[in-house]
Amino acid sequence: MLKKKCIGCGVELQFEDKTKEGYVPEEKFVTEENLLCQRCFKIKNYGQNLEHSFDKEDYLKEVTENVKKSDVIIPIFDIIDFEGSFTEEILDYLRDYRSIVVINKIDLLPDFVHPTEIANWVKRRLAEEDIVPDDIAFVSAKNKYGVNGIIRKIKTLFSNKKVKATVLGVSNVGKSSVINLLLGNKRITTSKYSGTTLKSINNKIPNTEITIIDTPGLIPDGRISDLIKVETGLKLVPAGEISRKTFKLDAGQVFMFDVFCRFKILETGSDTKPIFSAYSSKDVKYHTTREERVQELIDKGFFKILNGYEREMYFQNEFYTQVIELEENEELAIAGLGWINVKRGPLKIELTAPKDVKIVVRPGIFKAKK
Ligand SMILES: Nc1nc2c(ncn2[C@@H]2O[C@H](COP(=O)(O)OP(=O)(O)OP(=O)(O)O)[C@@H](O)[C@H]2O)c(=O)[nH]1
Ligand SMILES: [Mg+2]
Repeated sequence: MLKKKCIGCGVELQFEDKTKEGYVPEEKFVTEENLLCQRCFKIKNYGQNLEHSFDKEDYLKEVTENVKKSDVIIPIFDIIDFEGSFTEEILDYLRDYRSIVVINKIDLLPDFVHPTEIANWVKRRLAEEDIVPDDIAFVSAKNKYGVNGIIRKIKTLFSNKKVKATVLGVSNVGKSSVINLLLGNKRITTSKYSGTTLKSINNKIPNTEITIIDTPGLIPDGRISDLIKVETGLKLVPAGEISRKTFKLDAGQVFMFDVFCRFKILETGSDTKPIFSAYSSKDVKYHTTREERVQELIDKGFFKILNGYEREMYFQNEFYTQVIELEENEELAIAGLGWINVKRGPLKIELTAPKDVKIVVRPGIFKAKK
């Protein structure tokens, strides 16, 4: 039988089962081209989050097959959740293939941050993972900023020859949004929920020899946002410029990153109090308190993102406590939640967080303005 793919999510189309992926009515299937499956239609028109039967392994297989066929890979990272934006597989591809790394969602950074500052930081951070990309592009699919730079960079690498470029990355970093801008239309389905693209989607960028391939988002381990309900997790994704608040605390005080994790300030022997800034979505509440008040604040619903039942479920995760010492200009990133940047160090803390969450100590991503 004739095979057709949905232009929105890449899934193979069928007209036999309304409850399965890829459904379109038979008459459409037979007579029309450039079809959108029923699921994509509902996501696009009603913003629904619809179930499907694809899993982590299916996605990885699809990405790997496409990477193998490509001349260059275009991994996309979310600057606001850099540590939650890669899996070991993505790092391995980056070590093996030519690449143009795209840093997306830069509209969420404060205005004063300069792209060169971020570029140097990303280069350094990738070098720590033994990765040297051919080029890096900074974009905001939301503000339509920087996307033409991606085409220019591909052309520079391959001087107008026929090129197959595969876009990859974890779910929700904005792969499909970036590709739609490169194509100059909105044919690929995008949504605020993870798992929108199901299979690879090939398109030719107009007026070029570049075939750009979208792929399903890989699922990383260790993001706080994946430990809670999907709808609630969306509150941890910043909707506008990332929120920042600065703290100067005494040893013994406890800083709470909402209910998600917390740390106690430890003595360092320095005469001055440490100063740090916390960054996250503005729905995340920061609070400073004493250790004996922590449990009461959690139990009595002082923090609002997780309701009673969800909070109980969250605390079913195994937690652990570790001592971490940060120097001035270093920061502690918590995947899927945010980070704290040390303005005046040293900052020695006893951090309590879910055991499976990825915690990274890294150089400061940018210097905050006074
Ligand atoms: N603030 C901001 N949001 C963005 C940007 N690019 C994409 N988004 C949002 O991020 C969400 C995910 O976008 P998609 O393009 O569907 O992401 P994806 O990587 O293709 O996701 P999957 O197909 O599920 O792997 C949507 O809510 C987009 O509006 C950006 O530059 N800035
Ligand atoms: Mg997508």
